[in-house]
Amino acid sequence: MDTVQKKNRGKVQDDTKNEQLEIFRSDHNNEKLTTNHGLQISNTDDSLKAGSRGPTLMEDFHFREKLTHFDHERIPERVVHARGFGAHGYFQVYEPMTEYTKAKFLEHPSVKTPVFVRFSTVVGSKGSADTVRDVRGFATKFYTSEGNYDLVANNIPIFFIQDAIKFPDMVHSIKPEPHNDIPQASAAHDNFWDFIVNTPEITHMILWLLSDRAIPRSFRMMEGFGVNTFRLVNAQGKARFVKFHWKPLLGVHSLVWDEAQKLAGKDPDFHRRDLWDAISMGNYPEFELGVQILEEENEFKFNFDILDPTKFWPEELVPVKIIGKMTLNRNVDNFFAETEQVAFHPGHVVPGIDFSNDPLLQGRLFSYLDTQLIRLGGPNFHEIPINRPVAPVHNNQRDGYHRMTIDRSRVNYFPNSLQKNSPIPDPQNGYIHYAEKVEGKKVRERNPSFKDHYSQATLFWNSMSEAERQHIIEAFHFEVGGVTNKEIRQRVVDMFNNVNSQLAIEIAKGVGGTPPITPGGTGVTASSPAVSQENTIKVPQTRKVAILAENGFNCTEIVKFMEAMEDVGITTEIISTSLGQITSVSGMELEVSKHYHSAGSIMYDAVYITGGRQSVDSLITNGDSLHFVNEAFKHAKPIGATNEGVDLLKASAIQGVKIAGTDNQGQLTTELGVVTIQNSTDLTSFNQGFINAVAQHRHWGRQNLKKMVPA
Ligand code: HDE
Repeated sequence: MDTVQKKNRGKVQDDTKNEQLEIFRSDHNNEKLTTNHGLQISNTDDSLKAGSRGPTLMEDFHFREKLTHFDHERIPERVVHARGFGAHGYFQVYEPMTEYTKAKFLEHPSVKTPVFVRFSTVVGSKGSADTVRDVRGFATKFYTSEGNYDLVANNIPIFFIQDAIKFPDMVHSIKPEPHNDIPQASAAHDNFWDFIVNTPEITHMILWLLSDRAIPRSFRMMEGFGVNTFRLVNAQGKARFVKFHWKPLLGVHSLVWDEAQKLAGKDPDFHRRDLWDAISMGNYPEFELGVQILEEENEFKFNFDILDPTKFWPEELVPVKIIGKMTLNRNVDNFFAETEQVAFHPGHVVPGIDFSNDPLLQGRLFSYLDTQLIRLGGPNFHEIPINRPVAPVHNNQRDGYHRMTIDRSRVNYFPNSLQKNSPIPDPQNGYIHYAEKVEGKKVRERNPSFKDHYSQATLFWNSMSEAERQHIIEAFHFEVGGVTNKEIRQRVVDMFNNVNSQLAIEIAKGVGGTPPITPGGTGVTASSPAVSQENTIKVPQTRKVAILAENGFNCTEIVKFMEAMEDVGITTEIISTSLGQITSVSGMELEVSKHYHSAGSIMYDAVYITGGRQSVDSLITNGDSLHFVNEAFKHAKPIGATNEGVDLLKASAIQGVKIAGTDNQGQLTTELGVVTIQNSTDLTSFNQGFINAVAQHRHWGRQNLKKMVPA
């Protein structure tokens, strides 16, 4: 097939999914109201009664249909990953991957494969908050020409347990406690920590769960990991082990815990809104697909078992090869029809992608299909538009609840002669499982190579920056602080002494425990810089800045600032005391985006205070604006102020950083993400300095300041 043909094929594929969905879309625009059977309705506000004050009549078919449908509108939420948010997009490889896999969608850059992605939290129910401390799901459905391929990933590269048979226990322990259904969407309770201290294999994952990874800034700023070890198989039948990675082009960034908790109240939809808005504005999230490829002969080369899902393959040992890019460019039309009804399954593979004997993966291959049967009400969920492959479906499976296809053939069995054996298996192009040689005794056992639960936990701890370590310790204090049983709290201290003595001592300080008497640790001194978020991509694009201004602001400053931000893809919103317009010294009017009742610093990446005497004098006397900058400072966010705007910072509780003043008039002053300038009309250097500070995401050096502001 030449390139032009391939290009066309890619395009056809992309359009096919959209066209397929088009068939099922209904706008209900400019239409008459009907029953589900097409009968036009004359009145839908009054039920049919015997007399206008009399009882409702059984024969009111419209009333009955409307109420019955409503009564049956809910389906069971997912047993885990109930709260999620999805988007459409496409994927293309950068170069042919034929050396490693025969998967057609990885064959050539001209193949553009439509995708649907659903991001999720794990523990909370469907109505819980987005910013809770939790693992995030990152599931992608590729609608390939060879059938759907699902990469059902998380934003943490390892898992809690090694064997799927422990999954129900693990999930029961972290979910709300069964007697009182408390707490919701939180790991800070006795049952979970009781399970933890009795499950040494969970140690490594708990460090990740208590790290910044579990409170992402945005779905757009998370990595994705296939977690389990899979295989890539090429056309010659050669197989290699593989781990899948998604790498966001905006880098990996997180909230701080205080901010995450406040957002759960002020904007529980923070992550879904962020994704929806970004796509609506054309800021399409992009993720590169990476693979860690391991030759089969290197299977036993490491000091961990490559089939153990509580271990990651350090990128420094097995580099991540970036092979393509996914772009999310379309929001859903209907949340229920698409995001809720989409059904992922790690067993949805295509030729060229195969499994390993990872015992967690093996169990997953059972669970996902099983769960869809109850959640989506029967065996025909593959016919729901969002789940339909673009590849044709032909088999002898028939009937069942909600069957949509009208199978016209009288033949529903194989082999047959009435239809010349159609549909017929294809031994050449059909899926062939990798012919791995396996032998062994039937045993309920864990291989000894799965028994080291602490070395990689130490490696992870060693890899964290000072700020990241501090966040983990504080997370222990919060989470274990929520445990009422003293013995469990002490056992947490002792458990993490196996990883690192200093960590255990720090945990003990915050949970009323006794520091370990015997020094712990594993002796591992190595680190993996790739897992620290300190080393991630840092760019200003798509960040959101709050501008604090009131009547009497300086219009040149604000306009120049907004232009400079827009030029690099930063969005700005004006926050003021009330909605409507504010007027500058020179009479220019600006529309206020939000007032202090609807906005908080926690909803922004950075804050800017523009000059103008009257504006700043009002800000200084307003508790809300002072709180806004104090809180942003506490959360280590960039703060900028120009000319009179600097006075608001001086009036705030910010301490310990240098701010423009009498001794440095006209000069740009930047310290720990606080960017200020006074007595200057040339704001180019200020704007650039502020953009640089925004790109840094947070300025953790402030954590070392002795006096942190209250907020
Ligand atoms: Fe899942 N998981 N899981 N999981 N998982 C589900 O399937 C399960 C695991 C992941 O947005 C369920 O349709 C078992 C690892 C995501 O719809 C269920 C085990 C990883 C999603 C299920 C695991 C994941 C799920 C619940 C191991 C990262 C949401 C609803 C023992 C690689 C997909 C559903 C979506 C969902 C079972 C472990 C990721 C019950 C048995 C490891 C992203 O089938």
